[in-house]
Amino acid sequence: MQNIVTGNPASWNYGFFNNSKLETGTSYYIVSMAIDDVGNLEASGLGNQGTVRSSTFTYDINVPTSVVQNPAHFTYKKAGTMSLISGTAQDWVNVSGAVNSVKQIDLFIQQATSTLFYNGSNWTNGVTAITVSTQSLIFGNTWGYNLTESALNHNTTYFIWTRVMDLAGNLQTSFSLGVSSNSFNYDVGQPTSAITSIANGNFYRKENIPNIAGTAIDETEGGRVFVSSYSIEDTDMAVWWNGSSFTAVGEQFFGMSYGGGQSWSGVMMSTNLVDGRTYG
Ligand SMILES: [Ca+2]
Ligand SMILES: [Ca+2]
Repeated sequence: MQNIVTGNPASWNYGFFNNSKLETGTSYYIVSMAIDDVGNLEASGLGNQGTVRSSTFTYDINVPTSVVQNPAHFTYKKAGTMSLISGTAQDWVNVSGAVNSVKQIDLFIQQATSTLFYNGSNWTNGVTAITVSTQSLIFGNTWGYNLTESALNHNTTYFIWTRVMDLAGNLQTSFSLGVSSNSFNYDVGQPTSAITSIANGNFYRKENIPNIAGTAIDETEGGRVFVSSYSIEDTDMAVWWNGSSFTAVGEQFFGMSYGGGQSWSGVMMSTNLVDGRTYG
């Protein structure tokens, strides 16, 4: 025993424990025993001061980690897909007991071009976190935060990351781009496309009918269009191209090939066109 301060009650502390003796992730049981001046030992059971004389603690110097899953890194998110920002959080203590040892998740949502952070109801200047509850979060399970999409602006890029703290108070120290720190663009604007190879109302011969080609853009950028497609109708017979013949009774779309920039193209079904018919 060390550092006893006499009195009634006497206070004491024991300086044996330090980082080189304790193993992280291990639980320890500690109990005190008092001996009086004539050698009487404290009896078993609770202490006679009405206080607990034993306790169990866990030594933990491993830092916790977290992952942002939605939104994924470098993605475009449309309306209705941001309702649950989610990810995982874990700490490598008590794994065997399937107990989540993460105490707190700080969620940061920042406008990419400013220092504005969302605090759950407003955008504020300076680093601000939203606290996500980890109550009853089972180890490895997904956490979630309902983001009100009206807080986001169209065609705006945001950074989103999490920092978690474990039960011992260790803060997450490493943040990996695309894992625990993601960037996304909120996009509620529709893309546009145009057919450029075929002029409206034109007549074509078998020899000079061009392939189907056009342009597509989204928010002024060609590269933001994910897929461009076309349909073609025999307007005299009111039937659509089904991929092999003009027999579909409803409109069908077929994917075009991306040619870089704003360009998309598809092969014209020249041999299936009938002389004198109009197509659109
Ligand atoms: Ca830990
Ligand atoms: Ca768009």
